[in-house]
Amino acid sequence: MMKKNYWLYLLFSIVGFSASAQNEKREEQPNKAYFDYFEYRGNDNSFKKKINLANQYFNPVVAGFYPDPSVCRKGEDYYLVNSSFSYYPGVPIWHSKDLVSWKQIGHVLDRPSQLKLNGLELSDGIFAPTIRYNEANNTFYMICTVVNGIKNFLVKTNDLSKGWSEPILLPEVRGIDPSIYFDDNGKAYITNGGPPSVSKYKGYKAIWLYEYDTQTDKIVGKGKRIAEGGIDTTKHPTWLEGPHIYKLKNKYYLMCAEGGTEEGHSEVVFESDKVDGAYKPCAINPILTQRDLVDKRSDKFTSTGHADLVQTPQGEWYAVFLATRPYGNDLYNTGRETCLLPVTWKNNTPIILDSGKAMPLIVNKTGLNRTVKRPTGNFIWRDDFTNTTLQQEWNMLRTPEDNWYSINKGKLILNALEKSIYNKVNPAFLGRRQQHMTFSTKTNFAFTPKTNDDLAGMVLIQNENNNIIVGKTMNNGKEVLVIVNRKKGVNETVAALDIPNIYLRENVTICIEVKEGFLDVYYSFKEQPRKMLKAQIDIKHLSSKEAGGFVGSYVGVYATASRNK
Ligand code: 6LW
Repeated sequence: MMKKNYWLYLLFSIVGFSASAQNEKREEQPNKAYFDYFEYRGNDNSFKKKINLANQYFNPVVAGFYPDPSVCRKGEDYYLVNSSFSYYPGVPIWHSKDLVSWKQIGHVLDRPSQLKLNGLELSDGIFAPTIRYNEANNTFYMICTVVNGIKNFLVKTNDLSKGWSEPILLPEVRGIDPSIYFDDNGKAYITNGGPPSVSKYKGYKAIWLYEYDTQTDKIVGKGKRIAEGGIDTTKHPTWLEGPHIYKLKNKYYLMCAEGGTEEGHSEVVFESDKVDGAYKPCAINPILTQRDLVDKRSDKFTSTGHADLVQTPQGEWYAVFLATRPYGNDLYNTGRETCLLPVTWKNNTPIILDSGKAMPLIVNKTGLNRTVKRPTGNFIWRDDFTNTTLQQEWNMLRTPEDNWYSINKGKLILNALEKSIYNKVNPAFLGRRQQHMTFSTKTNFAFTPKTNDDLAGMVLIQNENNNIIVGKTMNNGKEVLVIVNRKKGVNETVAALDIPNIYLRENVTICIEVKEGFLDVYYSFKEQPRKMLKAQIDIKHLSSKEAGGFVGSYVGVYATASRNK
């Protein structure tokens, strides 16, 4: 009897114990995914080269998809912004004391009321911001375009720590890439890329100038075309865009990009005695391009252009601009990145890089003040979700509509919404930029799918039609790990693994390793050693060239109740 009771007691305690363990798990609701951590490791060969941190730096200075850089200075402080297209929050803003070490201080557009992106393609939205500081009224301005949205607008602030104003719309300004220039006589001008006088050929564009009243925040009078076509119109130049105006020794300089943002990209410059023209090409042009160089070169950069200039308090000039680091035939999944070079004036022309010179990976600059390790070089970035707010590297697709994520007790919790990354919506996805050609990411999560439409896991995304999901879902009543590769809008399940019964309800660890155009995927349950799920998946369709558009790839976490639509 004693014996029987003992066994019964033991049985009940085991059942009771596992029931309470299950109950603990039951806190985890089936329509939510619980992520313990997310780790990103960048490991590019080029960044393994030894540099002297006190007086050398790597290009790009901000790695990964941070295109169309614009820079300004207030006293000893520099500020930099980038395009963000349909990622939210919009327009990352950075601070530096030396133009090399950039620390992100937030986003300019960080309230839903400032940035409406839903319904837009990922490569619509925020194009080419310009940031300027106007000493006359102690105000910062950020001006840009929401393509297929509110179009051209600006926001302003006189205290960066307090955030930026609501958008001030500029309906008179047609086209893209607005910039604002504050003259020393108190007048302000907006210049941008817009329609030409006649449409001569594809990519034939003009640069416009508008006077802007900083008291009323309104355009004054009518706009005027101040440049058209490009530097040498006999050569049919294309995509004259990204204009900025500077003044030196009573001369106005109009600097623009020419040739389109891909391999043909360049930067050119015009000069004029008056702000509204006539502008004529400076003595030397282009002032930056890689398009004429031999194809084979080490640590190759292409597509250099879309520059902005800044003068140091000591009077030296520097340029920030975008460039890409291709593998293979001009393929890059990392997007267009922010680079920095010193500017030399020759024949009254600001030269960013002498003609025929290859863009340098390593550049000398004295007096560097390395306060931040990222956002370039090889680094490890990890979020253990110990803060209740998201780290600023995390972005979402478009403007948040519901409260679908939370951070609680060291876990990031995503609600599996009936929204997928395949549509122009705001799905339960949080991602960070792929900043290296060679990198790995790892996450560990709990998720209990109920139907074939439920999924949670990791995503590598270039856009709505080109992405890869590694996740836990359901197939014919069984929990499975799948890899779904979406290429040009067509899904292919490239791996499916039935989860062994003993690991149902256990956390799963997913690790992806990317080297240029190929991806390896690993998984493990509990503390078991990792196993390969699929090797050498071709991911060249996550490059800008294959996918089209202006963004770079992101990697992140995702939950959905609508994975097939
Ligand atoms: C941007 C244009 C460009 O508006 O690409 O490289 C466009 N330059 O100036 C999108 O980033």
